Amino acid sequence: MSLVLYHHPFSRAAGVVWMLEELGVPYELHFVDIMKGAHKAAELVTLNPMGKLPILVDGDAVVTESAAIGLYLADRYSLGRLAPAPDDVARATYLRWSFFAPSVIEPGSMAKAAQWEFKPSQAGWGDHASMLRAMESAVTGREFLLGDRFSMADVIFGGTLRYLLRFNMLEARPAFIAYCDRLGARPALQRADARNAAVAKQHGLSV
Ligand SMILES: N[C@@H](CCC(=O)N[C@@H](CS)C(=O)NCC(=O)O)C(=O)O
Repeated sequence: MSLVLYHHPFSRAAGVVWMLEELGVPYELHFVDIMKGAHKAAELVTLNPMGKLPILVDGDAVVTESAAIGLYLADRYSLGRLAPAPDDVARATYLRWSFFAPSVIEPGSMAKAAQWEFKPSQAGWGDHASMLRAMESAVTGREFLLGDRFSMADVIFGGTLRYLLRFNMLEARPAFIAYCDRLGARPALQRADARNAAVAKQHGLSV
């Protein structure tokens, strides 16, 4: 099997399981015990010098950074379905919200939770109210980010949203809840949740 995901169910690798389930390709999970520091082992630091999960290995290709993994997988295994083709105008919206998640939502939410002091005009994630407004505009009046067409951008953006709402790190606006409910109805997400829970159980981890 060529796709191997270095995984722990309580890490961002759980979201990559959703990506893989959406693709419908065979993959293997390689459990990394982050609680015991196994992600800092030499073999893994060679793959990801950050010493972090997730890491995806696809033959000779190594991909880290959750959003990059999603974009890589969709281009390579689902071009035209989960990734709009390069000459498709939907690619603009697709890339926009895929990058918005790690470059604005993640640091913006962390900045808010940890009460960082910064100048919104100098920080790439800007001010919190604008971030929330932009996110609302992305998911209001349409089923998914690209309209009625689900894409890997929904896994990247929606996965981040689900995670932050779960840990009360983001205001639970009705548009966010409704969007997450639509995502939660997807069989691939349900399979991913079940697979992550099964790995947690196998390793005696309680949620
Ligand atoms: N920017 C990275 C973040 C990766 C990350 O922070 N992973 C966490 C788990 S969710 C981790 O490995 N933490 C362990 C550590 O840093 O020691 C991504 O999006 O994949």
